[in-house]
Amino acid sequence: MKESSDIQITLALSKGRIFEETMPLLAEAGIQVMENPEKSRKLIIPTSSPNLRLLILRASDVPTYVQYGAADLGIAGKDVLIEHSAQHPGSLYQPIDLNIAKCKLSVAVRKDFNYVNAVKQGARLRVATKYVKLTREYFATKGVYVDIIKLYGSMELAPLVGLADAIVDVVSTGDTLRVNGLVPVEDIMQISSRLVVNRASLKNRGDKLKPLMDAFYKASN
Ligand code: PRT
Ligand code: MG
Repeated sequence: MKESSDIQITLALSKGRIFEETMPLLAEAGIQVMENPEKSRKLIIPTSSPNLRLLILRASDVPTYVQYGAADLGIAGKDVLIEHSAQHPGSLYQPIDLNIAKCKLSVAVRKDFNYVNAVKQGARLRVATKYVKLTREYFATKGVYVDIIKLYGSMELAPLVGLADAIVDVVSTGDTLRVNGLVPVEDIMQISSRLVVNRASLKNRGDKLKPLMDAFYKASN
């Protein structure tokens, strides 16, 4: 019988776009995933490699599992990693940009809100976002005073019901903004997902992790 200690590497990632875009990278390394997390309710998924298993987590929990060593490796968006590092600076090694799950972090407002004018007049803006650190830094650099309202999802709703003047959110096609009568007014940064590594794992078991890290690097560059 296989002991759990046979499992040498644990990779944490979220289902949805990151899972879907990671599968081809694993395939290039000759690794197939044995179950579809969209269908199965399993949170630990074996792969065709007896040395690698996947943990299926909420996107924003991936850095935490890797930081504490519950996973050796993880895949998370730059947005999520920057917010995590606000609480836990330097806690993760982030060696590889995988160039997947690409999007932009943008400021958006209601179509009928004159953002340029509000900024020019030095109005104090109410900004709803789940990206508190990124938002605070962005507006501080611009010299714009903001009150940040922390939300956990559906940011697009906030300007429609008077909760906020603007939102800061990730945008890919822009459809969600459009159907809610919002327009992007500034791009803050380009976002993609990175491979992150537990520092102790890398130090103590780097020889085990290296082949997979190399394969990710090759597949994504
Ligand atoms: O959904 P959940 O609350 O569990 O967490 P999450 O939204 O952080 O996870 P997930 O799986 O949706 O996103 C994981 C990562 O994918 C994010 O951290 C980003 O780095 C990246 N990514 C790329 C995106 C998008 N594109 C994206 N479009 N994350 C979220 N979205 C949202 C966007 O905010 C909008 O509400 O998807 C919606 C549709 O976008 P449009 O512009 O195509 O309409
Ligand atoms: Mg989501």
